[in-house]
Amino acid sequence: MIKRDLFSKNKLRTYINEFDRIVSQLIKSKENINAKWSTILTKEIESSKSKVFHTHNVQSYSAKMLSMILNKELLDIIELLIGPDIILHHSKLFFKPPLIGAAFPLHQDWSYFPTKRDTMIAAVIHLSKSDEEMGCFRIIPKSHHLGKINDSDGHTYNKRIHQKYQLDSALPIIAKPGDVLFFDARTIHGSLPNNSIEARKTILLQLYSGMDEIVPNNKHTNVQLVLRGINHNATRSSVSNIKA
Ligand SMILES: O=C(O)CCC(=O)C(=O)O
Repeated sequence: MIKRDLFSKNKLRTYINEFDRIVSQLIKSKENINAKWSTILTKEIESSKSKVFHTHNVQSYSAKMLSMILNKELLDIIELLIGPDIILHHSKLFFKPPLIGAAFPLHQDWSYFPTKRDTMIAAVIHLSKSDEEMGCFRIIPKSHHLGKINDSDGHTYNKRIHQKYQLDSALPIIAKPGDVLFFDARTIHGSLPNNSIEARKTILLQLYSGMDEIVPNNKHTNVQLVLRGINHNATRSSVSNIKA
């Protein structure tokens, strides 16, 4: 599902500027910010020089990004999808540079952060235009009905996914700045390289219900930021970085 024009023009301008500022901050840090997957599945379709600049948790960079995540209209839609208790698991920024923007193979997200009640969803906030040439998101409609497919993280060939579906025939999600794409963590999705002369800018929020919880011993970062309602299963140790 895609919601068009979610933010006012002024707010959108603020968030795009803030996105660009964070990208400059990342470059200045001199850390490795290229999160390209480099899997066998996309070797044939992207340049060996391809890149995607990335960081987790944009709300840790600025209050402007936190206010974007707390936008009322955004949370109203998320509430319709997963109920009144909304937990931010993490956010991530993706900057797919012009001409060399990396591809993402078809995969499901659930295996990175499985939950007990399968309420995890993604909300992809577009802060630039995104079309086929720019390596827009591509999804296999209704594929969440296939359930949790084993070994579906996109790092290895999976017969149930890659024999049946191809990235270039998956549904392209053509978006403008301010459009937000929502999909279930079991939806098969990916993206082709950015071959255009423009950068593709997105922020992906991963959200789950406060009635749900991440299965034990999962190592993925989970900020458990309560955006609305209650985190019913939070415990002293689950919200701490220091594990007893
Ligand atoms: O940003 C993209 O093109 C794809 C990212 C993605 O599929 C993911 O992070 O799970």
